[in-house]
Amino acid sequence: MPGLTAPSDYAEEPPRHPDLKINSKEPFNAEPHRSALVASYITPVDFFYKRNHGPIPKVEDLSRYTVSISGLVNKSIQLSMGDIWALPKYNVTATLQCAGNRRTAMSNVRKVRGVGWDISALGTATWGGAKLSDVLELVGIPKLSSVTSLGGKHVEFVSVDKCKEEKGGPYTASIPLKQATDPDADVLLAYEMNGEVLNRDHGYPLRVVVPGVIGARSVKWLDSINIKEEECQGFFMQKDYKMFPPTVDWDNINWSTRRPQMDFPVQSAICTLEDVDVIKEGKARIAGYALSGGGRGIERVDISSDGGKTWVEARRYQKDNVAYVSDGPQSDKWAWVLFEATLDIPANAEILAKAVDSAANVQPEKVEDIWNLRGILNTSWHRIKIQNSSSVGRSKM
Ligand SMILES: Nc1nc2c(c(=O)[nH]1)N[C@H]1C(S)=C(S)[C@@H](COP(=O)(O)O)O[C@H]1N2
Ligand SMILES: [Mo]
Repeated sequence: MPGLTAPSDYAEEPPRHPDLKINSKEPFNAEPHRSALVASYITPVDFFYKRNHGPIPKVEDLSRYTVSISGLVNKSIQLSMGDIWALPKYNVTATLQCAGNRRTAMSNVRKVRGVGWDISALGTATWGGAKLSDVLELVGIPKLSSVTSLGGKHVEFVSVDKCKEEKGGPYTASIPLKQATDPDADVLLAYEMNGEVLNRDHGYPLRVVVPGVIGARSVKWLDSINIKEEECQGFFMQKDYKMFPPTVDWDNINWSTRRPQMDFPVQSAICTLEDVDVIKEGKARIAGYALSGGGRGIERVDISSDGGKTWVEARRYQKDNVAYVSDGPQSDKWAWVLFEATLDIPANAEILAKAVDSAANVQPEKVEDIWNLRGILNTSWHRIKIQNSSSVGRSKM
């Protein structure tokens, strides 16, 4: 019996924290309450969003588990967990963000297809594992290669889960060989999350973590790695997770005209308030997260409490006692930045947040301008409408 198998139904799902907000039960898709995100810089595993496309795979006997590496290599190999553990171990603190984060707000403009997510389809963990660049050296691919001697240019990851989008086949994705063999890109085959053995929901026994890139490329329950000339042709690379202009809809879509989304753009959201909230006039602490893709840091987070007429800069932080400097040597380049500001909240305010990354990219003002049929990458300014407690009845307080 192989080391890693996928059930065909949902009878053997792992236990989950009861406080998660469930967006779809089967497959299990859930996110924490937004306030849980800013309670700590590192997201506890229980409160880390869970994004699945089928029943959760399981391992009966870890000693039989292997991951194969084949395709355009001179000699295919099979690695056991022992072989992976024997490679140098790296701990990389990185935020995973689903491309569908904040999709619900995009659907409010015009209906989009996909699991509805509020603002918590992301989390930050310290991932422990081997670097993919070290693993690929075992099949004779040197560091910083763009093409192998046999013409391989892409590294495909294949899982074992049964996804209906793949007609019962497994989840797949690929990244360019150049990124996979670059030690500074920090692509991991991870077996630990926050110092604990990876759990079933997050990819036990081994998953890919591609920092700075939409979560969809970080394949869980890794079964095999293929070196290919072309990028992966699977559903989730070719017929999903692509960004279309607002004029494209389901009746005129041509998937092959766009590239699979990789890096995510600059993003931020306020986590201490609901989108429509009732708070007293006066001072209030506003806190949230900001992040950008491709390893770019967060240069600034601007907050407004008057619908964008005036702005103040929020304090940014990652670790205690270390001043956050975007792209600084002490900063975690693949992780979010938390922010906070204390503001005067006038009556009937609209509170806004927008972040600027280290390449001076700014979030778009309106969700209408970036609407797309799959509802991905809603990075528009996060808006919170305040109804002051004095202007609503006591019963609503
Ligand atoms: N095998 C497999 N890998 C997968 C998925 C999946 O359904 N199956 N979902 C992807 C998506 S869309 C995201 S956003 C992340 C979510 O990772 P998490 O559940 O650990 O938060 O895993 C990715 N890797
Ligand atoms: Mo995702």
